[in-house]
Amino acid sequence: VTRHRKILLGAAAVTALATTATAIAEPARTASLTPGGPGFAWDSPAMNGAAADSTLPIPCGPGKDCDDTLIHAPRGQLAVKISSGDPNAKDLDLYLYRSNEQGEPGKLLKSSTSPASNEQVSVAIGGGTYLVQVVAATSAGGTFKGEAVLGELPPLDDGTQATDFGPDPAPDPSGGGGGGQTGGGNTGGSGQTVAPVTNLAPETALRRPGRRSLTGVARDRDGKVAYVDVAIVKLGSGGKCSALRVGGKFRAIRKCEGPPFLRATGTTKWKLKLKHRLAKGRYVVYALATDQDGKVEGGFGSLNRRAFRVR
Ligand SMILES: [Ca+2]
Repeated sequence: VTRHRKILLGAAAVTALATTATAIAEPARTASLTPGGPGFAWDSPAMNGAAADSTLPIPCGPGKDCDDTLIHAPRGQLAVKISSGDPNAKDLDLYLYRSNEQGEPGKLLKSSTSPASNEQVSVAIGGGTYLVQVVAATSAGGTFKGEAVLGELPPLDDGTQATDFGPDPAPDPSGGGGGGQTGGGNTGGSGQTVAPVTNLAPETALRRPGRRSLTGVARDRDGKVAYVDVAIVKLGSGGKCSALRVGGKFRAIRKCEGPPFLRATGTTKWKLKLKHRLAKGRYVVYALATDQDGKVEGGFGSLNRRAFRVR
């Protein structure tokens, strides 16, 4: 009887997928990580994609391939990187979401969307299921190597155990419960240090008219913040953008979400002075800290990428 029921349930699940217009593609592989344990590495299939548009997150879809990896991990510092020496993979982008057993993208935790194909994100997670999505921004059959590692998560300086985005939701009780790894292999142990984290000033402060500086704070769980880099992108019409340059003027950039950065003054409290008041318009500001070992903050999320409008 049990066997018969399983077959019926399976058939129902297939029907449900086939009749849902926005069916989620099953992740190409799954992995379970343990803190300080071996990492998980994979080789991508060939990826095709046309030039990226300038909205975050960039959806997968026709003409833009995605490579999905589902990760089960307890509390820890989750670090994911992709690298490619393949000249056909001109620009790949990396997104890390909260997820469920079905591999659906939930809250976007971090993204790394430079104009090149080497990207990395890291985040202090509370534990659960996470989706690593690599998008072919500009790629003609290009490939990459991916790696995910879960490091130990030291407490903050004040002794608290906070993660970067608060507690994760409880695991989906109907889920299969993970277990095992498919489609990739273990790498060596992590032994890594934890990347620093930046917080931008609240949007209400950023958009204040007449403002002549951008400010924020940064911290490092296991070391010192060495410096903070900041980028300001002005969103124009027709998907065109410009970014603030060293001379104090905005100049056009090709990829809105992959801007050039300027060095801020200060460390745990930092400031980027502006030569001119910001003109009216829509902006996105990015902040990125580096620690004394040269370890760079892992990508951008709601704490260190913020949109605001100057009226
Ligand atoms: Ca990229």
